[in-house]
Amino acid sequence: MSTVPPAGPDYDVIVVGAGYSGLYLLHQLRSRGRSVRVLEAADGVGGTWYWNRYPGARCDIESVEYAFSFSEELDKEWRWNERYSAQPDILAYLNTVADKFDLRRDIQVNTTVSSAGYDEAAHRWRLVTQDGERLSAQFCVMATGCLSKPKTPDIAGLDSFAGPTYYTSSWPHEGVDFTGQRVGVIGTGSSGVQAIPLIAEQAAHLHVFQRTANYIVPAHNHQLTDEDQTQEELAARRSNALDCPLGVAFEAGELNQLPAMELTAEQREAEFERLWRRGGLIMMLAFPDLLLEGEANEAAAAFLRKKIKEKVPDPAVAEILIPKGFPVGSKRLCVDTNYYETFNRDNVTLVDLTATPIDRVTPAGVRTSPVETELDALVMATGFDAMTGALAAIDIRGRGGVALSQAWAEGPRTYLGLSVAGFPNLFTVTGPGSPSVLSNMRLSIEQHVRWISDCIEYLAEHRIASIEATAAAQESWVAHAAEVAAPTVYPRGASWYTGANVPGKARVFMPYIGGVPAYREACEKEADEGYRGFALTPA
Ligand code: NA7
Repeated sequence: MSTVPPAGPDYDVIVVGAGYSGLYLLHQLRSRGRSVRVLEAADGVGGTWYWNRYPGARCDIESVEYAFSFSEELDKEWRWNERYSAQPDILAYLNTVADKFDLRRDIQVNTTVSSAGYDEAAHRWRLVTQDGERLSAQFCVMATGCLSKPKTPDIAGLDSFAGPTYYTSSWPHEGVDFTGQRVGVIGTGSSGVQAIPLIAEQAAHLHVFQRTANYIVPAHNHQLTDEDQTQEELAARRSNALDCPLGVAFEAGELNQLPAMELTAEQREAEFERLWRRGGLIMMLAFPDLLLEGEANEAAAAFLRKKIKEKVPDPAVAEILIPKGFPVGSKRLCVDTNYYETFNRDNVTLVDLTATPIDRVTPAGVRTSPVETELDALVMATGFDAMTGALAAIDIRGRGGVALSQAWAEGPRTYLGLSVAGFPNLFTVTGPGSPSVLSNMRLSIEQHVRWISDCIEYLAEHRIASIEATAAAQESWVAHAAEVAAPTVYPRGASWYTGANVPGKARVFMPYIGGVPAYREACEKEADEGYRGFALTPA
């Protein structure tokens, strides 16, 4: 029996997802004359920024660096309000992009793709939606996002709770009023850290159920002026970001280049303090050896512990908030506004799940051994099946009907995070094996979109019917990615970077840590040399 569903309307390219990636792909491919259909599960554009509407949802990359770089006209028309944009502003920006470039006419919303199979004879992808609609295209681009498939929390009795349960990853559009309520929040990653201070301001009492304390740096968010976002400023930042491993802008000389232990303890402290005051994820670049296991990382941990104790006077509460058992950075650093201060409030209780684990959720609330906390509402900030979850949710089948889930049973394997051996004409935007979540996503998305559209153009010009990563190129990239990750702290943490947050998921460090500049060079080399890591089949 064939695993390839029959054809329907046919396009050059089908893009799955209408977030940052899908919108830019559509604009780019269409302007190069391709017929494109974007399929989006939500009833609007925005991807991550469509779904994550919880109070405090905010980007941890600065707004001016999160803006698309492809249109000066767009730059001039749009003004960012804050250094780190809140979700409504980013969603409004993406809607503006969709309107300005007339993208909506090729975006089909309320459309969830259930399967995608490669028809080898026709060199085409055949897709079927949950509603049974069939579509096909020569190329299929998965713009499905890295943090878009919520993980199902493994907590007994969750469905039995009598009050409402809200997930940060699919927050009600009309918002939630917690006034006068006893609220429980489970989860203290980036989403919980952002939501907790705002929920605490509203709720009668907030109970925070913390399993793992994270390392947190302050955002020092502030309003932006027009001078902060002139064309010159945007251009300078975009150019600086290209040289930074994380794809974020810093000025020449702004970052210390010396290993931590070559400085005195006082100098190290001053350096940490300087970046703490600056705010944001740049703390991870305080020392070139900070993300390697050892003294530099331990010095950063000691600095961050000291900050917690300064902010939280109750030593017992501060102790619970201090991260333990994993190096700084191995779990994604959270960026906060008033998080620690929230635990100084009378209406907030921190529950240490390492001491009293959740036994089960009951109709009345959450039972941790040995007490039951009665609640009116429950908030789950429990994270995502990151990087591969959204792909695994689609039955993707390549040559010979082989399922992607089967090819990736022991963890994702890609060439450059863009392509998978055995899956011709399929591209993944910011897929595993690319810098993706370890970089400014906007920058990495743009780089992938340009690479993919250049590639599709090349194939058309050279009358190539299909392109597929060779097994050899893929194996060598996977080995290289593992080699550069090995000396770093990243594979050590039980993080979503490694799949450790999802029971049963293969444990593999998924993003590429070699840095944005080196990665871009590898992609450019591949294209410049005529896609030597790929097998090309003439039409
Ligand atoms: P994260 O960072 O994966 O955080 C999820 C949190 O939920 C984390 O504190 C987890 O604790 C906790 N969690 C998950 N399952 C449970 C159960 N069963 N019991 C108790 N606690 C649980 O997701 P976020 O949405 O906050 O952030 C994801 C990314 O989005 C973020 O890094 C930014 O890049 C944007 P654990 O650590 O597993 O002990």
